[in-house]
Amino acid sequence: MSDKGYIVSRRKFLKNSAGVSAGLSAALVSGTTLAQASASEFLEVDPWTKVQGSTFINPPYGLPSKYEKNVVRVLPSPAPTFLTGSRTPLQNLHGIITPNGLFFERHHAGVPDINPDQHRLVIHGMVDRPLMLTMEDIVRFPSESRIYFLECSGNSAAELKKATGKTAQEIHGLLSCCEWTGVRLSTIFQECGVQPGATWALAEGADGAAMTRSIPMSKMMDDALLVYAQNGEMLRAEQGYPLRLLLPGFEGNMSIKWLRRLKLGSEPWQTREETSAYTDLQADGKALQFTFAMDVKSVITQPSGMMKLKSKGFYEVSGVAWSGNGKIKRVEVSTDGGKSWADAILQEPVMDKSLVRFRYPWVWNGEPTVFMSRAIDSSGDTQPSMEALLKAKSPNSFYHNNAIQPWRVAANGEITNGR
Ligand SMILES: Nc1nc2c(c(=O)[nH]1)N[C@H]1C(S)=C(S)[C@@H](COP(=O)(O)O)O[C@H]1N2
Ligand SMILES: [Mo]
Repeated sequence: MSDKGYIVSRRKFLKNSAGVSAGLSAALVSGTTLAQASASEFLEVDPWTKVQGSTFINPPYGLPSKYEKNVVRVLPSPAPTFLTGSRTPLQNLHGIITPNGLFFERHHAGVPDINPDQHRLVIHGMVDRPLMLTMEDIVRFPSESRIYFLECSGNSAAELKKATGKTAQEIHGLLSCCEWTGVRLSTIFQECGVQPGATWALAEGADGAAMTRSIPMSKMMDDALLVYAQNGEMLRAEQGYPLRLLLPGFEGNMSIKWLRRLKLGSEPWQTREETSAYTDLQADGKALQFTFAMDVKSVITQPSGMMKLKSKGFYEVSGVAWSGNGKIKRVEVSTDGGKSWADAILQEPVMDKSLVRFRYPWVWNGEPTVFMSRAIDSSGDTQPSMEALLKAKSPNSFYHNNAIQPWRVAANGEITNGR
């Protein structure tokens, strides 16, 4: 960290936690037993230090430590009959990158088994030269690697009706973020030539659901990626191996996996996925058909639901914030049920349409309270309260819940969903 960065963040820290820093070192030290332990006890040689450890490439594809075996994707319990998807354990992750084995999965007809040698992408419709590309063809194009979040538009949906989820994972885990590598669609479209008047593209998946959506060409020509790799390795089968569309910041369902076809046209196709589903019911009973961008949102992941604060004292509150409309500008944290708010520190670099890690120093006084975060993005949007969100939406609406997530801490330190 540069000197300047240190001064800025330290000043912020002091401002946020007025009067806190003096008590901070005492609180941290009282949590350790090192001061009481004698030097010889501390220096005792452990059994694992006295023997040869396990050998190289064991296993050839590395796995997390066996002590981390509970950090896994889960289905919500009880699994609802609608919109099932395995969820990312947000409360166990650090930074902003979701490891590939923990990336949330959502599919409407299961994960197809596709041999990349047999996979083809066809581009047709209002183009000058229709194309049929193999995976070998696609990886020859100039490529890019970028970090973007992906969120299902049904993420956190059950909470719109009532507070059902217990953990950050259960409630908000249809959210992940990774480094995607692929070819810009604008590069591909240069190759086939876009005819005048082609304002929409139809994207179709090769899975049993043949998931199909209409996408504005403006998005395709802006930052859309034809993706074949995530976090440095080829896509996982459940993320669309060998090829998917990635529309940064848009609802997850539009990032068509196992992509086999793009057709250019002059209007949307009115597919099943844009008439029977993925429309957004409003308070006046009308539905918005196309609500592409995921709105500004944040959630505190540490500490969070089902965790327990063991004693009063210092805690670093931390979480993730994101917006499909640009960059996160600010995240504010309240530890008094929303009466007062203070800025959290944002981990740099803050990237467009990526998760951002925020941190906030908090000294818990041991009394019951509610803590929560509120994000503000570069478009000027502020994350709403649930009350404000429900006022704008119909009671039967389902998608796009970006409301503030309150967590309640009891006198015994137990944390529950504070909605
Ligand atoms: N072909 C196809 N693409 C698809 C889907 C699908 O069922 N089939 N599900 C969509 C939905 S609803 C979401 S939220 C994202 C989830 O992507 P992930 O499984 O990589 O997290 O993929 C989208 N793309
Ligand atoms: Mo989704």
